[in-house]
Amino acid sequence: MKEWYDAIKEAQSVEKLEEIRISVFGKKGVLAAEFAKMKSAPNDQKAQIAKDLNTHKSSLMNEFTARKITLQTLQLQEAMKAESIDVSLFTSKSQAGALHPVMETMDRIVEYFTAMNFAVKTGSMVEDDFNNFEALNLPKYHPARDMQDTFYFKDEMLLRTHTSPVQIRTMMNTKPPIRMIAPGAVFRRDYDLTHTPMFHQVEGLLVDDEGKVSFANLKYILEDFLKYMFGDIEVRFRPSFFPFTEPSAEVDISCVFCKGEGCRVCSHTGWLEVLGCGIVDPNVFKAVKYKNVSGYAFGLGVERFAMLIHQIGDLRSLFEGDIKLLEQFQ
Ligand code: 2U9
Repeated sequence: MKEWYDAIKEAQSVEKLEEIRISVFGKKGVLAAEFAKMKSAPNDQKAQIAKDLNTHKSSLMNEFTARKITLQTLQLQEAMKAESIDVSLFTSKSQAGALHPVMETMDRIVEYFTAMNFAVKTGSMVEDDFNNFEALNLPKYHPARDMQDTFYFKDEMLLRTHTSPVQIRTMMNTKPPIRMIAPGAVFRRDYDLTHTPMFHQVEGLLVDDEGKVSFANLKYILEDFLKYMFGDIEVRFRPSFFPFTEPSAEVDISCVFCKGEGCRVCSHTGWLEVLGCGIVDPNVFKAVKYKNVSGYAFGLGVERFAMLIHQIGDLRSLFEGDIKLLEQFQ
């Protein structure tokens, strides 16, 4: 029997061990032969022979199982070694995605106003005449409608020219006070170095009791916002006109390129126009049936902010999907 113990211990592969298993434990194996021989042994020795053979059988089986586990483990280790991947090996550069600079800028704007407790509201890009014009103190044939060239569908439906319909719809279905911003895409028939037919706006609206909202409130938040967006800059308010606000103002920051010295970007004025704002015109509140309230509103073009923050010269380059431009904003 010793030779079979040795054979099991020395088997070098799972296949060889299997051959040995058949030779030892198989129907025609050595154990079967030994048990067969036992039949011709003297009767008084049979019991002892059977006991010895069974002891060997279970010892051999233990040896076999132990060797099988060892060989299988070795085989697995070798396979894993052969299939292992060197994760430190050089590969071609991965193409990580990133936010488009316009969306990144929009997120930053939204982040400021949500921190200031403004709710974010959105609406449909397809609008009607009332919500886009009429309710904003822009009656039909009002010359101010010429300020915005509109894409029209039939039945007086149109692509919104600003996000203001979102504020109108919010006021129509919510009681004051209101503290909201409306970020989103808007559409105008315009295409040149500084205009694209689709661009993004963020507009803000705050409404509270009559006498509660002042131009000083508006001035404070917009100055704080512009410093958050552009860092250490000067801010100035110039009187202006919008049909939906009275009084109205345009807001300039000191030029981010020349620090107010005067350069080509700021047309040698030292200032860049970035916002429009004002106290909400009473006619707007009348249209949405709000009484005894006061409010301020403001509006900005997100692309213009993105261009000033990232020093991009041509607005159209933001919409060409050129990977060489986009790669710079990873
Ligand atoms: C309601 C009432 C008032 C929103 C305002 C501006 C001034 C403004 C321009 C900035 C650059 C548009 O993207 S742009 O061309 N916007 O100057 N927007 S006040 O006033 C509102 C809006 C909604 C109900």
